Amino acid sequence: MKSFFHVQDIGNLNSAINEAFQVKKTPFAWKELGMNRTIMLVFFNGSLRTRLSSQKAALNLGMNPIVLNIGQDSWKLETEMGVVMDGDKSEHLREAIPVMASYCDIIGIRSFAGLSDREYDYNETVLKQFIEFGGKPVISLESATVHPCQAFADLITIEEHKRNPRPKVVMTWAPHPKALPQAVPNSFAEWMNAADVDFVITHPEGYELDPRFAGNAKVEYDQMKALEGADFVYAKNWSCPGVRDRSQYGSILSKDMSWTVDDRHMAVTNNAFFMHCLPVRRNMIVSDSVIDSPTSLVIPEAANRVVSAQVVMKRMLESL
Ligand code: AN0
Ligand code: CP
Repeated sequence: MKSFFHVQDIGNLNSAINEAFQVKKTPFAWKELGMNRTIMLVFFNGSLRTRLSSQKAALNLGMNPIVLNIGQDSWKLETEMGVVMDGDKSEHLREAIPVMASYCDIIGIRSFAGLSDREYDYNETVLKQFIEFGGKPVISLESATVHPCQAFADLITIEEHKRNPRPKVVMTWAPHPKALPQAVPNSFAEWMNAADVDFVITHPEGYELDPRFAGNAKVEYDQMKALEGADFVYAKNWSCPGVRDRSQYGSILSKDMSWTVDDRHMAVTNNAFFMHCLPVRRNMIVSDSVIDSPTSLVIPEAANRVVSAQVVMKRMLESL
């Protein structure tokens, strides 16, 4: 595997899931594979799960992880081409990327959407520079439009907990005080569309996801109707993707607290499991009662981030 951004990069989903179960059962069976190999984990933004699970996955495979926090540990990096660098950014990505790449075998990169320029974000401008100038396999650790390690972990979690062969999975928008990227819902939609599930997306008008991720998923604007009979409820906030109106890209269109997932919502489901990628704002996205209930999967879901990352790194190591 040369890169990991989209569901297609992992190939056949059933074999990826089986491999994930294998990795989960015997995490240290490939200790030799990563010997004398280095992975560079580059963070332009904060992280708890991605930072720790990626390091743990690399260590399980016998690899050396190096973590770099851009702007804190390193120089501030310029990402735009053709600018006069007379501001506070001391170094350009054009040099920093090949330098970092020369020290490692695989690069993981976290670089969130700026949410101001839709074209810049949806072209994955920063990620593409890592591919072009790094010349090493690249893993998106949440880039402008995708978070594939999260979506893969979510799929593994659903496979582990499903009670029927084709569960109903509902992704619901929920309110949040700050504008958040669309990477998590984009990837979740992309992966659920490829998986053997009955997938429904619900959100207020104007929050339509980009068609290249929403695909043919069913969109139901009535949240309670969407949740009826759900086996899994996947909550997430995202800002306006600017599909209907480009000028609204990245803005908050609603803070409607009736969308906060609470007992009233869960009551119409098929005793659904609750999922969220974390970090989560309690009593904004989900009520304490739901996230603290026995059907909440948020912790096993986060634990599976090691598994998804390990499958991806393992496959990259195998094709080096
Ligand atoms: C980020 C987001 O919504 O993309 C990271 C989630 C994994 N969330 C926040 O910034 C709160
Ligand atoms: N879910 C997730 O990616 O969490 P972090 O932002 O803490 O890495």
